[in-house]
Amino acid sequence: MKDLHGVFVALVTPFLPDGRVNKLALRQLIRMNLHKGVNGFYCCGSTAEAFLMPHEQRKEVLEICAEEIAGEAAIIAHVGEISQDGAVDLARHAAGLEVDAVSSVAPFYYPFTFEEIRRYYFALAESADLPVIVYHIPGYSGVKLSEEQIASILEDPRFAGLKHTSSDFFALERLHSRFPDKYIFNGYDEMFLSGLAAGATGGIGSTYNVMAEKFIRMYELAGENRWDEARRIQTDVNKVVSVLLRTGVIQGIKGLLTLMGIDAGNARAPFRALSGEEMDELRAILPLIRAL
Ligand code: MN9
Repeated sequence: MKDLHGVFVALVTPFLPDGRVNKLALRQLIRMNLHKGVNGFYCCGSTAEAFLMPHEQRKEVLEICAEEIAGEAAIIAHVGEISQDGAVDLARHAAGLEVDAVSSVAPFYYPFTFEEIRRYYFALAESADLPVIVYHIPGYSGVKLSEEQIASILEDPRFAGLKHTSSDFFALERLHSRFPDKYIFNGYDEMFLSGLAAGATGGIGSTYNVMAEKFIRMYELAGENRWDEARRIQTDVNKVVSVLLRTGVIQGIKGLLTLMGIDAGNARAPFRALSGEEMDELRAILPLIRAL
């Protein structure tokens, strides 16, 4: 397994108007981020619209990612599904590619017990023969795992770490102290530095698609204890995130990519297309995104 420290882009999936994957745009997006020097990619996660894509299309996207990245950076493949069988199938598929780890949200929608959720994670670990990263995102999934529950999964050596998409930095710090050798990825881009301060070993984020260099720089500055300089970059990032939260994060990132010359298309329905005014708003923040 490659080293998983640092900055991981949660890739969006560019789509053509008919719903097929825009392979050329996906490859361009990957190349742009490899060129910027990201440490890795998180493929087929929430940002990729995984839950809006047919199962086979998720495999197709991961295959394109593995081919284009080709060992130049690390790959974490998100394989989460409500169905354990479906997730196991995706994990086995990922294990056949040049992928460094798999990751999954907790199974959601139905009121699964924690024991059922834990069994789901262990089924993934058994089937994939790849390290597993637990993806905790209670704000989206509605599944809130306690620090003790997460610890009871992480203590198994097959689990390499946690993607922590939560503003509970107390829990992040407690888990980092308890498992100093596991990777903990900060999930909310607007709180990247807070996550690093609490012990995160890096971050996985959607807005990295369009401004990875800002996160790479913050990561370096934090490592050198230059927090004041890092915080100035976080402030610029947060101005961008504030706009994206208004347009819709996935739609807004895709709009920005299109303005940058990568035809990312629209987010899948039921997400709606951006209005002309929203595109103008995005155009207005391009200089901020480009400045470092
Ligand atoms: O991958 C992302 N989480 C989700 C992490 O999209 C659910 C974040 O990058 C957020 O999109 C971002 C905006 O809140 O921080």
